[in-house]
Amino acid sequence: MTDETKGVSRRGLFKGTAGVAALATVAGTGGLGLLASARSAHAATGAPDIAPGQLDSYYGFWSSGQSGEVRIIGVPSMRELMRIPVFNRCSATGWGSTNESLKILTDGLLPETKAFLAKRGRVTYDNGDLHHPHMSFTEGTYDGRYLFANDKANTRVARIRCDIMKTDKIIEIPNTSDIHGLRPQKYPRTGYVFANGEHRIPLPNDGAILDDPTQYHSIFTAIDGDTMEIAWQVIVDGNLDNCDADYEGKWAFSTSYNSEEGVTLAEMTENEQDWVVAFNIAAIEAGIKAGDYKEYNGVKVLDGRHGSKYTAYIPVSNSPHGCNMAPDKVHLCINGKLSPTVTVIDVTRLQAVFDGAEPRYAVVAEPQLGLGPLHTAFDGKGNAYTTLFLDSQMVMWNIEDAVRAYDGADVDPILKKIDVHYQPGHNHTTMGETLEADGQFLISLNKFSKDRFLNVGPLKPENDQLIDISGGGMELVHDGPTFAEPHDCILVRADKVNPASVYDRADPLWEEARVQAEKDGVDLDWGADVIRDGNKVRVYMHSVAPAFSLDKFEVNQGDEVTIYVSNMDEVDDLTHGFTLGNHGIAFEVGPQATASVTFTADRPGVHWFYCQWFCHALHMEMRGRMLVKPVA
Ligand code: K7E
Ligand code: CUA
Repeated sequence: MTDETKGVSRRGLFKGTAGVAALATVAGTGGLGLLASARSAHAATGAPDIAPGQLDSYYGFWSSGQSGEVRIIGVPSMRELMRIPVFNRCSATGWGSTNESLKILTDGLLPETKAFLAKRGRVTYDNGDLHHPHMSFTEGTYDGRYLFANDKANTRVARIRCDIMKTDKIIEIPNTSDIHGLRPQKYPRTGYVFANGEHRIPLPNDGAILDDPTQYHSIFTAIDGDTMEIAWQVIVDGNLDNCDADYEGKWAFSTSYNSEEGVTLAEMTENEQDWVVAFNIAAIEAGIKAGDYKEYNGVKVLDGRHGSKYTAYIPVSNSPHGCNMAPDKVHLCINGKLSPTVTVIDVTRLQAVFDGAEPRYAVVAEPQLGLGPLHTAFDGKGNAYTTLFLDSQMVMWNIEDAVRAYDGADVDPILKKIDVHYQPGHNHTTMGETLEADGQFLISLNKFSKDRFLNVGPLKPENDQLIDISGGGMELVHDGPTFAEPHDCILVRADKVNPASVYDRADPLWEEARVQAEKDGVDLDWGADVIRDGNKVRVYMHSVAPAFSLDKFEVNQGDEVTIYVSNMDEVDDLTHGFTLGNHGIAFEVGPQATASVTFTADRPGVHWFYCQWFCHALHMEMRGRMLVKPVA
């Protein structure tokens, strides 16, 4: 394949030898054309200019914080491609109102949560605070199966199926409060999903202990990523913040602030030092086998506080935040936040610490980088990129140089600093949390946009900035406004992700509809049936553009009505919708999917249902009537 066949300009491709060499490393991945032309345009206009119709080289999976969803952003174009509802409600897709989504949103809640919500007339939470989306791994790199994400607000963990880009499991984590840090096990596979309970609470939190913080606990949870059941939990000292896992399947790590175990800001920041907790996976698994745990809410909970064989506490400066394992398999970077340093831990020294060495033996570097280091990303070439929240900068530094400087060599590990706009939190590099880190692009997720965009009122967007790192430096190439509030993202090479274009009719998502149709003797695929079962009415229809198989159905006032819609179009991108007027009901029905909703028909009269997803020249005509007969 020549560059001409991809429509790439020669000027762009041969812009610099470093660029060409870097491009060559991704040429086999299908990324060549886009990267080259993005850069050629960038040289001309100052921004990556992806031609219409041209595909991106990376899927970016973005968190959305308090919006509660995951967003898919194409990189380097920074085009928003899709939103995946997770902990939020979605007016377009019906997430939170269809039976299929409600099952996912309610099945994993704890019994006491269900009871608490029921008293408020609700079946699930309406909000979430999603910080950390991360993909499942096999042997140290992304495998395209799942994304996992935390909900800090309501202590949940969700899984998204990457074949259809929909959430398929949400579980509430017992015994702990407010899941923050979340990372999948990298090796040999995911495996475990590690999740940090951030805020300390009594165990059990039933009111017997109230204003006695000495009896509060923080808990580290390992979830089985295949079953989404909790494998085990570990009680730790201090607060847990962010976490990561190594590339050998031996360790997980969490940053821990508030070693003081205080409950006020002054108390929480009193100590000069906090710590990183290292979790010894093999020791924990052996402890579970040996029965060295207590059960709370049906979960096996080990005691990993100071002195336990399951954990090591490595002192670092006060209030560390980001926890990032380098793809060199050796160096774990702990971001200082209140300290201007990043503490580098050599994970090959951890066994010695568990065997009795002084915990700081594991620290091999502590470069002073600037004010407010929050998170670090890697290019796979030995360099690290750290966000400086207070300085509003990105700093590029060399890990080996930092190690040498810590040993006394006269070397400055800092290679470059650039301004970002403004106050960055997370950053992320292309494939940077995998063994395939490719050093092409770096994202800076900035908490403030201030003057970078047209003023939209007091509430302003965040600013996600794209930085080209392929040439061995850092070149800011794009500003991208985003709504509240991306904390974190991952950048996944496009060939790692292979979603379907139409659903499989056998998809488990609508298993309950399948079972019910069978019981009713109805063809879920091609039916046009109204089944009465006492005061329950089940309406089965299918859609083929531009019509529903039923143009009317009649029910009695007070009936509990379930409507099943199967989209039998088999065409790429032919999504229908089902909106029932004046009933607060609207949902997406993807090609070859079934979706359903249940409600009480208590408004007598004529109510139109229509397809709200523009699907055909006769889309406006794709509608029908629900007739609700008054009960005298
Ligand atoms: Cu730094 Cu929640 Cu990952 Cu935000 S956390 S920035
Ligand atoms: Cu079907 Cu619009």
